[in-house]
Amino acid sequence: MSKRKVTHQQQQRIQAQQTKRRERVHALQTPEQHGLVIAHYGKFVDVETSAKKIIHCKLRQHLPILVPGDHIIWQQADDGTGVVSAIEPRRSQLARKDQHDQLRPIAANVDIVVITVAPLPEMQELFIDRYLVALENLHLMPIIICNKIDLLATSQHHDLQQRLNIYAKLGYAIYYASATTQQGLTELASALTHKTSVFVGQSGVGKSSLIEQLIPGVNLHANEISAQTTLGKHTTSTSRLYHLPCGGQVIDSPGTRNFDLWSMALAEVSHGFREFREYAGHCKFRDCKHLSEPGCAIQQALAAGKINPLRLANFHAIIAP
Ligand SMILES: Nc1nc2c(ncn2[C@@H]2O[C@H](COP(=O)(O)OP(=O)(O)O)[C@@H](O)[C@H]2O)c(=O)[nH]1
Ligand SMILES: [Mg+2]
Ligand SMILES: [Zn+2]
Repeated sequence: MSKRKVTHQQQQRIQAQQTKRRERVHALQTPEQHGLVIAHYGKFVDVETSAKKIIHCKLRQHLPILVPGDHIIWQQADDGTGVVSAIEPRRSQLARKDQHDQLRPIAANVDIVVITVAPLPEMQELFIDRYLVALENLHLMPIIICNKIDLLATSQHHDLQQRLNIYAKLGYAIYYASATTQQGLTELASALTHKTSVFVGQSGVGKSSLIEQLIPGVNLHANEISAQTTLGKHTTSTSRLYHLPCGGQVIDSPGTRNFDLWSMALAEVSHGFREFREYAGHCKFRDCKHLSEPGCAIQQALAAGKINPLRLANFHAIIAP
């Protein structure tokens, strides 16, 4: 009995090896072509060919995780699919920490990261700050978009604007928009033209809805029906790249409850708070955590009103073990 089972497993293994070899041989006989990764599904990727066709591709074993925005080399297989054989170097990437504490790429060759917030689900500055720390260290340009402004009465709009002004004062671009009423979308579209941007933010803030408004005729939510949650809500389950009509690409990403930073040195977290940079070198202690250490330049800047207390509190929340 057990002997037969082993034999069966061996047969399967041999068959799998042969399939792999055939693929390899065949792949070598077809020309290598350039392609752009549109989406990644487990062991497959959707690749856009230079002829603007989408082709479902398997991956050669040695490849790293491929993500939307990756430029790759692929070859045609005989069953209408393709095989990705190589990845071209990334000029930038957005990454986050996965469950195994590893850095996991989300999107490649990105220019702009659109941090999407909304009055509902409620905006949290700590969420924004985590992203900003990551983006400052990855040298990616953040913009912040506050969606669903149609939900706000004038006074609430004012309150939210006050909260986001912290970021405007630091030089970050802030957009106010509504995917429902289309307010603010022209400004957003022009900021994204000819760039590759990735929309990030909590689930439900309206990332997919905004992208749908930027690209007439595309229905992101239709792609998501198979991924409906038990609550019957649509959720984006995998990142996907779309072309903007006026040039440029946007990548929709699944919502994350939180954005987990990879483990970072204190200096890197500090660097992520751009207004700290001019003071950070001036603390008495090199490893100053800017809590209550004597001679702390950041605490002095706080007392002088040059650093916002909420930003410093969020810095402490981020470095807390
Ligand atoms: N009132 C209002 N609702 C919106 C707006 N944008 C999106 N929504 C709604 O918010 C929910 C979540 O939108 P979705 O685009 O799926 O969010 P995502 O998870 O960030 O992609 C949906 O029910 C949308 O109809 C907006 O500007 N105003
Ligand atoms: Mg979505
Ligand atoms: Zn200090």
